[in-house]
Amino acid sequence: MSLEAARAGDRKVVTAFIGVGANLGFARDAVLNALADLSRLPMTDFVASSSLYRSAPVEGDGPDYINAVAEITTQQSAHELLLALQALETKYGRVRTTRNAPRTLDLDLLLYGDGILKTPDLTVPHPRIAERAFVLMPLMELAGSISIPGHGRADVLVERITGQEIERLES
Ligand code: A4P
Ligand code: MG
Repeated sequence: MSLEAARAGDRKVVTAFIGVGANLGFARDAVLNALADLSRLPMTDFVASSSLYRSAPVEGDGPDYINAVAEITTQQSAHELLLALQALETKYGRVRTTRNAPRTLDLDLLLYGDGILKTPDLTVPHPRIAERAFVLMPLMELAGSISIPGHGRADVLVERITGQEIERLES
């Protein structure tokens, strides 16, 4: 047995949700290709992806976003996943300028099991998960009655959001 497999034997399988967004370049293609890339992450099984949504930038500017959420099960730790997501962002030409700047691809670790994590480089649940229709609506498509640790039920949270423009795209 390889060292990796032996290590994997100690690992737990965790359900995680990844937020995918893009609003520069061929945003729809980037989101679809990134979903396919997520299905190829090591020690990970792809469970499902939501529909695509078009949404106006929240606390930002530029073209409308294409957003989606993916559900995976993984043996990667939350920090390993973050590094894998950042490597994918780089592959899609992401250049980090200012916060909320338009981007070719943004991958956020939304939920990692029922874990709550607060480290300098990683906060889970994602810090702004409860305020964003472009996250909660696709998330609820995959897990309708999901509760977000520290925040409460997604269907209750989404009702409190006002003034965000979002539409589900037909596939
Ligand atoms: N980081 C901490 N926790 C996490 C996490 N759970 N997942 C750190 C991912 N990253 C996490 O992120 C900045 C730092 O957050 C990273 O170095 C990581 O260590 P970033 O991706 O470099 O920068 P960002 O995306 O500009 O900032 P942030 O805070 O991730 O912004 P958001 O909250 O992702 O918002 N409007 C629409 N309609 N659709 C969108 O997709 N996205 C944003 C970005 C704004 N408005 C939007 C959309
Ligand atoms: Mg981000």
